[in-house]
Amino acid sequence: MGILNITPDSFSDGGELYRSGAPAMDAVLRRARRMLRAGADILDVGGESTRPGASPVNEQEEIDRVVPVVECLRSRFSVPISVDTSTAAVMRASSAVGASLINDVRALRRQGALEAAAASGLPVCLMHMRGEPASMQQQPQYLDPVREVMEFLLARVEACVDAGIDSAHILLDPGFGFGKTLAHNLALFRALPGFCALGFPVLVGLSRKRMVGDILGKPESKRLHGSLALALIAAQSGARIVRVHDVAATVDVLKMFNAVQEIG
Ligand code: 8Y4
Repeated sequence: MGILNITPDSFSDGGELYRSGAPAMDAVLRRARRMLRAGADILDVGGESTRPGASPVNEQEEIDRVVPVVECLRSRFSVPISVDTSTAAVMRASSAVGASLINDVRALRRQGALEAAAASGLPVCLMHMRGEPASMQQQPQYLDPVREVMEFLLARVEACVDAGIDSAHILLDPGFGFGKTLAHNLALFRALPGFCALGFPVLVGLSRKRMVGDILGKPESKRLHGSLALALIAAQSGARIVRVHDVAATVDVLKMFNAVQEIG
């Protein structure tokens, strides 16, 4: 899954896809084309920055960032488009223009999100986040992070099924970096086989995250090799989708993994 951040202040790619209040569509198309040539199977389009400390974006602004991009990519390419949003109106508008997956870091807890996702008929990725981006890294504490994240995700699965979402349309994500210390992230990472054993496809986002920076002592621009190592270990642990900035390098790593595993 290749990341397309349509934000002025994105985590890792510096607002190149959003300029003077609108998506920079030519830059978005160039980036998308490059990711597809490199072997991306899904493109994830997001308009809300969830980097630690970020404040939420207004709903109309998020619609204006995301929906035209989903529509444009949909008309040009046949790859599934994922929409990274927690906002019901964005889910509705994106599904109307052909989105294929709802990727919600808040696991459909926002007002109206469960209903909007259910009405869309689309698959959903439920991610665990403790708190909100503005404050989530202020001393997160857990008695047992693995157990708490798993219980949270299973409770959200139940809420989805109760709202009419087919359990075959649910993916899970432990939410690396979202309200977690390095120790929490590592414990969750080691537990990935257990998350996969819950029976839902697991998606992970590790690309260039602080977890890599904490271990290597390197800034975002120098975290590629660490991110590739984590992508490989995640695949070996059973994760089915890795959300990344660096598609070409990650695809090479996963092709090597698949060859050794005798997967396609
Ligand atoms: C700490 C470090 C906190 C980085 C946030 C970030 C994920 C995601 C993002 C993920 C899924 C980012 C939208 C980019 N991360 N969606 N989205 N899983 N499913 N944030 O891990 O790197 S935001």
